[in-house]
Amino acid sequence: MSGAASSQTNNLEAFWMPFTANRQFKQNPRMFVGAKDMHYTTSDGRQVLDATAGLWCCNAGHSRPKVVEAVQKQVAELDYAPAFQMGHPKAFELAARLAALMPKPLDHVFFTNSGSESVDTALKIALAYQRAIGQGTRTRLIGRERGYHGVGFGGISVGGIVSNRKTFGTMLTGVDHMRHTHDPARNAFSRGIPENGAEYAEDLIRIIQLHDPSTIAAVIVEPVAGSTGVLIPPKGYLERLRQICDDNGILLIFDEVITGFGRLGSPFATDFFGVTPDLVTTAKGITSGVIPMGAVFCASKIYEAFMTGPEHMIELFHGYTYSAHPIACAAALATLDTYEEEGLLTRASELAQYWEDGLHGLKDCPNVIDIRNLGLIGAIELTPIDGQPTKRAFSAFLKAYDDGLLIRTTGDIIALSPPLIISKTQIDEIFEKLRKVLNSID
Ligand code: PXG
Repeated sequence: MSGAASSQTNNLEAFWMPFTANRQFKQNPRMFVGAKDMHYTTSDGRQVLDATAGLWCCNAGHSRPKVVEAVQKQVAELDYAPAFQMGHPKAFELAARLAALMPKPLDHVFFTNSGSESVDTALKIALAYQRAIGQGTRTRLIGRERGYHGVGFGGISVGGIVSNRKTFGTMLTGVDHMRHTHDPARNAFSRGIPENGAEYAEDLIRIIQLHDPSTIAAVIVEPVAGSTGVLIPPKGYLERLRQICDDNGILLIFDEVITGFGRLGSPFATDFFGVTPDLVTTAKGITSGVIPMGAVFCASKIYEAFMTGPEHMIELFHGYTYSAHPIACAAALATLDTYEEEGLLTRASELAQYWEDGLHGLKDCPNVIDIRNLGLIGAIELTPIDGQPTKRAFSAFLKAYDDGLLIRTTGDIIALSPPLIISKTQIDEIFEKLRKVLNSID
């Protein structure tokens, strides 16, 4: 069935699609009807190689047997349990297993249903923690230009993507932003971690001097910024941020919604960079994208600071109806089993060099002005068409889809983040297809 025919039989109008060019899509729909391992199946029966793990989430690949079975079993056994003042065993088992994966002292886990909720949760815990330890004047939150922290009001406030902010009013007050670290003049075509730019961390000092440390609760950054086009932190940058936060009584939050669960070749970016924040936000890969779920990891000192006062009292006035949903917990436990059995949380480290070599092989393609990579993440930045920003990369996306390859684009940047089960042959296939795409678009 052609796209046009299916759009006539199924009315596509009612669904207001998220972060989508609705009118373009509805004229030429691109529909997935199945998925297995590294591939999607389209409504017209084609196989599409998934170079984006869905939306950076299907780290174990698609429709993996253990996860499918666990979800099927759980829905028949315990479909839902109240999340407040009641529990179910898998929630505790999952929290303990997750805590064991994280470096100490990040040993407590608060469950959410998405990355955006994880970010809101972490920001709220940071504010409440400062108040709990007698630092109630610390109410400011610091983010970074070009940061993406989801779409809640907290996340867009600390986030630094102009289009995600400009139409939504004044958002949270008391927020400031550090400079981003992207420096193509010095770092273009860096392989892995760029050499130049540790000094961008000193921008936090400027902000601290402007507002005074006694007003700042927390700093939130993505260790590797994903959505805004894969910005890899310069050598020494994250270490310096940690130092400045420590020196000034400020909590450091890593948003690991993308980097968590093996993307860089270690379970979390905090392991990869050897920098331990006070809070870590996660989602996506926690269930390999199968069921919505997020988790915020908290340092023990933070959890302990709330465990005071009368024991019958609620310590943190925060939570969601679906926090630690039984089906999400079952999916997450089976996902962790799959990651462990197949060594997926470290597999990207074995493939990283091969990935990097293949990706940088596209340097000579038309309009390529930068290539960046880390673990199993890659980005290819294109020169925008004069007066038509984003159009060139969007054409690449459409052409790649027609050629059986799913990529993501943001601005004029192509972002790649395949499932961690990818083979070397499939890595070759991605770059061969991309070469053809880049050579054939305007
Ligand atoms: N933090 C980070 C760092 C993210 O990347 C979120 C929070 C929000 O997660 P939820 O689950 O609320 O969407 C994200 C989400 C892309 C893309 O292609 C990235 C995300 C989502 C959709 C697309 O860059 N990141």
